[in-house]
Amino acid sequence: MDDASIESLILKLQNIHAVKFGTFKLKSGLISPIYFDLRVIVSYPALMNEVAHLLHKRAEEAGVKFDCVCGVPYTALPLATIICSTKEYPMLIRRKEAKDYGTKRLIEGRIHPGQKCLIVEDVVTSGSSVLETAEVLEKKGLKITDAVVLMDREQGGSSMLADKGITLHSVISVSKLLEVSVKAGRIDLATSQDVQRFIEENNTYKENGSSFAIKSPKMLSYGTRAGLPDTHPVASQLLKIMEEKKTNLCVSADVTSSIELLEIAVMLGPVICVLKTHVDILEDFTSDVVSKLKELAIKHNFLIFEDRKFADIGNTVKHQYEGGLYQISSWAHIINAHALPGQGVLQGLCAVGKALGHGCLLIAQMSSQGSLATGDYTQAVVKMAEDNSDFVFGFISGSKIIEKPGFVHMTPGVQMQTGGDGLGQQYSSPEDVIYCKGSDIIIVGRGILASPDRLKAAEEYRKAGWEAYLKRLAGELMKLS
Ligand code: S5P
Repeated sequence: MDDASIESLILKLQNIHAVKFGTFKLKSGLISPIYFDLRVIVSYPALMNEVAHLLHKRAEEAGVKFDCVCGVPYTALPLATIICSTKEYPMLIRRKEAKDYGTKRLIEGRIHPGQKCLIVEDVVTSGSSVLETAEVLEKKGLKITDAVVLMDREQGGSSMLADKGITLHSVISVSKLLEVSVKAGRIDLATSQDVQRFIEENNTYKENGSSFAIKSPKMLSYGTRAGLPDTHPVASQLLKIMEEKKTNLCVSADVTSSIELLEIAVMLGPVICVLKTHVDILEDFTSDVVSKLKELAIKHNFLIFEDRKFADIGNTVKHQYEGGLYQISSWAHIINAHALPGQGVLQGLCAVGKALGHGCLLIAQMSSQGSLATGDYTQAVVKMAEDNSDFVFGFISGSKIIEKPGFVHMTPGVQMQTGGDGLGQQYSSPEDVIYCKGSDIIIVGRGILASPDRLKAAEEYRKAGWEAYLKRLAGELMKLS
């Protein structure tokens, strides 16, 4: 099914108010930011035909074989009718009011036991209406293996039905609906995130006590974490970039020449989510370099992280961050700090950076041999981050050290070949850091910079980091299901 027809259908459904965004009280009492009223489509015959056509096409494309069709009462009844009329399939009608009129049949139409019946539905939330209809049909000897639905709210219905042996094929998913609506300017990103959150928080299948825990914080994608209410704006922006560019690679541009720094940003910009600098090792720093770096960050959609490792009293770090030769706060989206001095270091940094929309990482562990940042110290850093989450959005650490999905973990000391550099640095592989240790971002310096083909090397690290992330997501899904 081509994207253009789905996009056009989504916009038409909004035009007739079959999909509405706002604040709605559902029958269950829940307040929902999205509402579907697909019953209205009966008043739009051309749209009815289009929807029926797409439902049939969806089943056809999925290779579903069936002998007859049954719509879930009531909205899907006319849709099933159109499919059966135009494609000449026998139809079955399920009566909803049979209980009230005890003597009436539950199914109207000629039943041939053993035949396969395709179920048609307008919206699936929990999947219970489809299941109810399937059970009634199955009692009469029909086989139900597939259902087509116009709108899958992605709240657990397809998983529940899959467990009962029914494959759900949807024409539109809520994710697609949001994507198209944002792209068309019908809703803003915040509304889209609200809806996403609502959908995730109201997964009916999990609430019914199933072990299929789609809401576990462990398995949330970068994109989903970007939209959580507790996620700091800088983390949100970063996670979104990662999801969009499919990269969890931060390159550590530890070079001493400004031209080389800019060359790295130009060449590797497209494959990284963060460019990390040590601006004080540049031999020829000028404010022009950071202006150019800022432009490149916009052009290639990455964030700039000045690895300054602030570690002094609040008043001193405030000046170090804002002033001096480098004026770090004017160009770095991200900085980091040691927790060693106590809260004051963050108070000083926050006084400058918060209003500018910047964020800070706390150094909770270090990659260097014999580091003292372990055990209770690391735990104290986690606590300090939680207490200052208006400015701290994550950690420099060797592994994931807190489950809260709003925090981002960035890990240095990464190379394909493990070992050290003879000066205390210790290396782990991207797979080890992301898949085994549960970190989010690999920080790679010499693994890329020392390569004769930096772009090729960066692409290899990006791929390794991303595949390790996908493997972890898939692994956690398997563990939980
Ligand atoms: O614990 C740490 C923290 C940091 S930020 N270990 C580190 O290596 N880093 C930084 O990561 C370090 O300052 C350097 O810029 C980069 C690692 O570079 P590489 O060449 O060893 O990959």
